[in-house]
Amino acid sequence: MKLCICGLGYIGLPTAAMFARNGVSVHGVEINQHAIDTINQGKIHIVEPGLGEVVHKAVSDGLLVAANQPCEADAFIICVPTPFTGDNHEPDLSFVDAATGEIAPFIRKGNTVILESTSPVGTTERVAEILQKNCPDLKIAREDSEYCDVYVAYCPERVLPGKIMSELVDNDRIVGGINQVSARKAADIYGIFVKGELLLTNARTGEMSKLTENAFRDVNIAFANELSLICDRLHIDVWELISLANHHPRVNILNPGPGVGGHCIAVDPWFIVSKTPDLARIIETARKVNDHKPEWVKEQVREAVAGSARKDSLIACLGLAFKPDIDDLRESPAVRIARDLAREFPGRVIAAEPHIAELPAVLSKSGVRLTDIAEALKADVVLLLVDHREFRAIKPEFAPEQTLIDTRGLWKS
Ligand code: SAJ
Repeated sequence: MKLCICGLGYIGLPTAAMFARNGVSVHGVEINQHAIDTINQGKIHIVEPGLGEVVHKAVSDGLLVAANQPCEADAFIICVPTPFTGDNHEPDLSFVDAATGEIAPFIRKGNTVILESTSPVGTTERVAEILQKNCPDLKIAREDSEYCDVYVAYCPERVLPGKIMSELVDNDRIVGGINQVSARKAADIYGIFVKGELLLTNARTGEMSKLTENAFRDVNIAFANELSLICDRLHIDVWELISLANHHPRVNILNPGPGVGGHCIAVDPWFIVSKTPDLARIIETARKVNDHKPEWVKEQVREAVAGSARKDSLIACLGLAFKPDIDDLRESPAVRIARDLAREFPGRVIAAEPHIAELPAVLSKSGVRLTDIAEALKADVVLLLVDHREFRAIKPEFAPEQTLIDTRGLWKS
């Protein structure tokens, strides 16, 4: 069995490593030369617990090779990014289109092509159409027929960053075929390493299920974030409120925070909204509520600074990652908040982030200074943005002239 995986990022590389660990020969395709060189040395260019060892072994066993071009294989998996563009949050499918065009010359009768990238409904059909155009002599899978030379399916990942290596194996997995035979072929491939249940459906339902899972979480976080604003105005402790309400056997409210970060939850719901803008009203509102939360946090800081006895009061941001106990700063509301505050209050913003050794350029250029927890806790305004275990482990005492803004309800005020 030989696999060609396009895109060796946060999902493609762990997937490639997992197949290789199970004896499959994997040819990974990347546009980033640094990633190619790093992987071919048996190392990794991303941070994910447990991934490095598996990649190292796969490369030294000769089962994983990275390159900048695809090759012939039994199956092709597309794991490229699907960002959104512009003010209307339209999905940008250019990476999917490009990857499909690149594999087309290598497609042969009997191959299976799987799209894993989070995609708007209809994208797998689009992949099949591009393949059909590029491979006129082959019968590419179609919805209305079970007879085809090339099988095409959608199979989203649902792994949690930080737990990818175990969740890839143990999570149940949705496999949506363009036709039923395609779903079965794709399920056979994932069956090589997935221990969770493989749930077969059609491609459109598979695409929508991935978007639905993340939109569900986004809507629920938005509910918590909205409650935090309401409670602030009504002088109610939102954390106490949520913990009380969650004693109800059928209520389970999530946690408010400084906003929603990461590549998935803040992006995927827009793929539903852009397809059906007149219908996806709660989903769109939830996105806006969550995107507004960092603005509200900054307003709280402005008020604290205005109320501070010191003219040049120092603001400390505790935590920069997009969620607790990881070092991933991508699409982090904490980073955006620190950056904006540094621009507004030049030279007065410091940040403590135990998971990084140096600040990302966006923050150092804005004049943020990286510090340790002890110094951060002495600032005039202490802004807790991420509930890392290093912060959870302490219960600091603040002087009366200090202001604590605790967006995670860790120490409260
Ligand atoms: N957050 C809150 N309050 C909460 C929970 C989360 O503010 O109660 C925030 C986090 O701080 C973070 C953001 O939401 O900024 C997203 O974090 P997350 O842990 O909810 O999810 P991700 O983005 O790490 O991973 C999600 C997962 N999807 C779901 O839980 C439905 C994961 O299973 C998906 O595979 C992943 O998106 C993806 O790749 O789509």
